[in-house]
Order: sequence, then C-alpha cells, then structure tokens
Amino acid sequence: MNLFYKNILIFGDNNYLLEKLSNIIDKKDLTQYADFSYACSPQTFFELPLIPKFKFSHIDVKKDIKTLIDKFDLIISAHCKQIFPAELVTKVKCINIHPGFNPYNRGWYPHIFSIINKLSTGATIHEIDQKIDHGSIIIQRQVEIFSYDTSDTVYKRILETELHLFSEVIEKILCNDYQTYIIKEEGNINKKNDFQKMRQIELEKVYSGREIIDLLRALTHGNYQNAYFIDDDNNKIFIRLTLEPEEVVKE
Ligand code: 0FX
Repeated sequence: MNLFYKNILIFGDNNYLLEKLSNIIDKKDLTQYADFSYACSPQTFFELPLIPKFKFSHIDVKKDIKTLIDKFDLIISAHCKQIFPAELVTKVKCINIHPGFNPYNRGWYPHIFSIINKLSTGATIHEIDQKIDHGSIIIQRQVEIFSYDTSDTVYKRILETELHLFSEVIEKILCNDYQTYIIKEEGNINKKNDFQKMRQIELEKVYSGREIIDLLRALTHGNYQNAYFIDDDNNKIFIRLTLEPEEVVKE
C-alpha cells in the first residue's frame, strides 16, 4: 500500500478508544507502511500495562507545537481534550474522531445534551479547522437514543460507531484518497461549564415528568456523581437513575 502520510500521531485522552484504535491499526497491518505514535494530554493518566505497548508520550499542544509540526504529517485526535492552535491545523493535516453528530451539540459531551434537547447524536470523523468540532466531514453516522437510555448506554453505542467509522475510512485517509462534504448549518455548541451548570437539580423548580427523567438519565453515567441537590442541612446529595424496560414474555 502506498500511503500519502508516513508519520502519524493518534492523540487522545480516552484510554478505551486509544487502545481500540491501535488494535484496528495493528489488525490491518498498517504499521508496515507508516510510523504510528500515540500520545495523550499531560493531565491524563493511562494505567499500565497499556503504556509500554505504545511509543507513548504526553503532549501539550501549545508547548510542543514545533515538535508536532516537524515530526508528524497527520494527527488524528481521538477525544483529545486540548484545542488545536490555528498554526497546527493549518500546517499539519489534523483529523478529529468526535463522539457527536456534527453540527448538532458540538463540543462537550454531545450525547448528554442530545438526550435533553433531542438534537441528533452519533459519531463524526472530520478534518479539523479553527472552530471546535467544525471542519469538513469525512464520514458520520447517527446513533439512536431510546426512552430507556442513560448517558452511558448511548455513549457505549457511540464509541462502537466511532470505531466502525474509523475502520471504514482509515486506509482512505492514510492514502489521502477521500471525499469530504461541508454542512452549511453551524449547529450549536456546548461548553464544559454548560454541563457543570445542569448538574444541580433545583428543589423548588417545577419540571415536567419528561424533563426531569431526561435530565437525570442524561446525567446518569456509571459511577460519576453528576446530578445532585442540596438538602435542608446543606448537604450535597447525588442522584442516579435506573431505567428498566418491562420484559414482554411471549405466550
Ligand atoms: O472522551 P470523552 O467522552 O470526550 C469529551 C467530550 O465529550 C468530547 O466532545 C470532546 N471532544 C472530548 C475531548 O472530551 O470524555 P471522558 O472520557 O471524560 O468521559 C466519557 C463519558 O463519561 C462522557 O461522555 C460523559 C461521562 N462523564 C465523564 C466525566 C468526567 C460523566 O458523566 N461525568 C464526568 O464527570
């Protein structure tokens, strides 16, 4: 295979995703055609034994920008928590694997906002430009949200979709032989702080049944202490929701 890109960095802060992406690259035997490196942000801690498998390093995009530009001709962001500076995205081809269906709920935790505002969710692989989760789209796929989903059940489906999409297009990306399309709509964007603000349930506020169930299921994700209320003694009480569809027994 004659690859266009030879020095590739897979750069992300999601342990599971990085490991699965490296498995896809290994399984497709792509390492014989190009040099793949893996990195995460300085504040991210990846547990052993994952690290020795990788040519692994911690990278600060602002401090290490010169090295990134000199060393790599393709950077693939896999949930990297740092924003790529304009200089980097103009000098090196940068591609993002994003856990959302652009242009809806771009930014932080797209599916959590989609459970609440009903905008589409899914996975998108796109070229990175100077706006967040914004550049030309290479491939994207919608993921359904069911009435009994919580954040973590939707998120698992999105991760699997991201991996399927990556597996479908990685060779085309490496050969620089792919089409892109631009969506004219700018969509909407959520920041980390929007997520922080939605975590407190106001005890005196009036919610419809649908609103409170959607809010609590959007904030239910494994052991994360997301939703809470403040009780009369000023204690913070965390809330998680269990949703269980009735099992229909066939006669
Ligand atoms: O890897 P990721 O899911 O990705 C996040 C953003 O959603 C994404 O839009 C951005 N491009 C990327 C850089 O960062 O984040 P995570 O691994 O921190 O969390 C995984 C899921 O866990 C998240 O989707 C929701 C849930 N979660 C996470 C934290 C830290 C919570 O519900 N509460 C939390 O406090």
